[in-house]
Amino acid sequence: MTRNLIKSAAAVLVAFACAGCSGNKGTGVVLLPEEAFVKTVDGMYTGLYTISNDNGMTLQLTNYGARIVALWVPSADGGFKDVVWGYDSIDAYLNASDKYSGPVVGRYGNRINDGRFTLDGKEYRLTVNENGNQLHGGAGGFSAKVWNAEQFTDEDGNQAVRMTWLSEDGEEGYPGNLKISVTYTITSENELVLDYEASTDKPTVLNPTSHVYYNLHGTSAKSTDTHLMTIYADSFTPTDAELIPTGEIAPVEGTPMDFRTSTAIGARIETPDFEPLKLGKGYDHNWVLDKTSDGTHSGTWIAAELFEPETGIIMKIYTDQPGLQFYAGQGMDGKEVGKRGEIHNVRSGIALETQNFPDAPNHEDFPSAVLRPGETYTQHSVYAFSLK
Ligand code: G6D
Repeated sequence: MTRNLIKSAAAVLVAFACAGCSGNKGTGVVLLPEEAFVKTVDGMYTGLYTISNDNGMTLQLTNYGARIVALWVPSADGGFKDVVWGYDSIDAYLNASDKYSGPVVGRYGNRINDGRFTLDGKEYRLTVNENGNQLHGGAGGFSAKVWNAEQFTDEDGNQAVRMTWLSEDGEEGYPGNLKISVTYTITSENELVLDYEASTDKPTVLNPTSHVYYNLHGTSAKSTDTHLMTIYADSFTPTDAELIPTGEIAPVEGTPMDFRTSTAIGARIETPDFEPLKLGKGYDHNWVLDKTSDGTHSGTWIAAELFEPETGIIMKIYTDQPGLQFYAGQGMDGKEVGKRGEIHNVRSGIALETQNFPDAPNHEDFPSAVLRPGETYTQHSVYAFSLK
């Protein structure tokens, strides 16, 4: 009797010891330890939240920026790959030069020209943080906030984390007290689901998105140039030199922007004398989605598909948003050190952001980004993983 008691006590201790440990289950999965993300930032508690499904797909999030820090998905070799570039501690994220590794960005993802827009005859002046424009909601935008986090199991038995934030009237220059929630769910079908919901007490504009650097090799040591990309879009929105849309909606036909058939990211990214790629120094554009459904994921259309032959990993993106920003990571500095000691190499992670069009508040013929009192903003986007 005593021996059993001792054995069971030891088992409990080991279990507790491993609760936050990075135990490698023989599948290659090495989870980040919770203690590396515990800190008080702006008087708020930051932490690490880990959810998974019975297949072993595992998502790790920090509430600093409502941010994805790791996403382990099955690979063809029978193990798992962490397909997200990121850092291994809250301090590294706080000190990172690239503030947009994994967070929800907003109130307005991507850019607003000249940091201003007019709504109902009133001009609003936003904070500016890039060339006199506002990028990703400003330096104090959603990615810089410590959100409230609640981990739970949903009615389908899926593990989820709901992040909530109250963006007060005037935050980064935006009108209205805006309540926003982003719920991350891992389904039994190996899908990462993002559900956004927001309301406001004054007319405002809103375009939140998830700004994650994906690499289906599972390491930043290998470039995403080998990934085969499909983007279900006949057109894109060209920009000026500051990456502000000109207002034109241009056909992809016959250009390096045409991803209607699966094409390696690196195949045309350095095409000389193609103005949009010269201005973006690579792909950093919004595609106008065709809104064609593949008969799955009701209420959404398929936006893109990414496949890496080396790992066999496929990522399909479904959304109810009109645009997709594809940024190929040409701005990565090749210096910063992230998880597993990996370097933030150029083009070692790509952002695929489901969104309204950049600068829509200043383009009447772009989809409206206006949210009014009594309305509910929703966005449903799915990153579905499978193997070929
Ligand atoms: C660059 O232009 C790109 C953006 O699209 C990206 O979000 C940012 O780097 C991180 O400014």
